[in-house]
Amino acid sequence: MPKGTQKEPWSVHLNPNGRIPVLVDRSGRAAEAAGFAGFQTAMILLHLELHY
Ligand SMILES: N[C@@H](CCC(=O)N[C@@H](CS)C(=O)NCC(=O)O)C(=O)O
Repeated sequence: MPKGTQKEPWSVHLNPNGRIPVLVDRSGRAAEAAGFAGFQTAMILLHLELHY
């Protein structure tokens, strides 16, 4: 975080807020065929609860 990695384009692509945390789930458990990416702590916790 001190290096600003969360502001790099690849990271902002995953989370437009440019913050952490961000979750990428390529397990296939989520409905999205290509995988699931999401941000906001509450959303990540909900995703983990629903799929794991
Ligand atoms: N509402 C967001 C808050 C995310 C947040 O504030 N992340 C902080 C670290 S705890 C962060 O990325 N700070 C660095 C920055 O803003 O560049 C969530 O629930 O995930």
